[in-house]
Amino acid sequence: MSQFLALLAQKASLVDEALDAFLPPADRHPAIIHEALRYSVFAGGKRLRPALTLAAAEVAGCPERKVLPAACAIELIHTYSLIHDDLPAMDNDDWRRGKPTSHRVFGEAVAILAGDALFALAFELLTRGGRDAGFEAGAILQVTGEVAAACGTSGLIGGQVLDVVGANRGIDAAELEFIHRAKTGALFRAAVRAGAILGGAHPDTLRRLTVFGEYFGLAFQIADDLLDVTGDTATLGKPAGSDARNHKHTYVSLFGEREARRRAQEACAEALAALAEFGPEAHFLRHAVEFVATRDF
Ligand code: GRG
Repeated sequence: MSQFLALLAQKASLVDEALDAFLPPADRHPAIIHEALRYSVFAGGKRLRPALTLAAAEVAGCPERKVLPAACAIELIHTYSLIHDDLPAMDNDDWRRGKPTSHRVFGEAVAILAGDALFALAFELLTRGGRDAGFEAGAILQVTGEVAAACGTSGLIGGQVLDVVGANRGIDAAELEFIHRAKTGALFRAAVRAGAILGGAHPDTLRRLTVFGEYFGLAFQIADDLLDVTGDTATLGKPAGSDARNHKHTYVSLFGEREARRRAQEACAEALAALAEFGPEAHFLRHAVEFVATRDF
């Protein structure tokens, strides 16, 4: 675990440096929006999704630095989704990444616009950033389309809408799995595939990494459900117990803690199995699975 955290910190520092270069300076006019973007982006996320983009590119034999614009785009989309998820109209949370949420600091209108601005910048990075990094137009087009689809109604938005409207009605296991795969899994899958596609992965490598990304994303969200019940607010950086307060359906509320843990482990085992054919180039990804199975933040 500590070895993984050290490797993650290396990748996170590359990502942070690139994000700092890509984001407009905080004092650029109109400063309020640029302050809000930087406030949420640098509030202290784990940078797991962009790290997976870098790691997938390395598995494909591509230097990790080359895919930094795509990795940063994924992190901006993730940050956008957190800002909007915390809004009063959604989960109405006051804390995120250990700091007051964007709408608490800047007001609801600026928080909404900050999310929108991160989304726009993400697509600028995928397209113009991909071109500047020297990628072929075909690969850029494929990745941009896939990331857009991962955000849409079969991805984050689809999962989120069911999560929000489903809170006050019963759902079954299949629908809950759909929500988790869409709300959280889709961006992990896209993060891994973006690195692999831009990195020029062989079709077999891409297929295996895709399966890895899907199970990893599912395991990550089940672990998130468990942490909402077993974690503590200070370590999580967001309020524990928020799911129960918002009447959210989770693996814990539907199956109980023990079965949720078993299902998370099952998804982790599938993610590891997808990496079986790879050698040391997939070490980071293997350690990432171990992290998800044992994480407390
Ligand atoms: C179109 C991008 C987009 C979003 C609109 C609001 C929304 C739809 C979706 C929200 C989806 C959501 C909040 C999913 C939860 C994902 C999750 C487990 C977040 C926590 O991830 P960590 O632990 O967070 O990686 P850090 O802070 O470490 O980055």
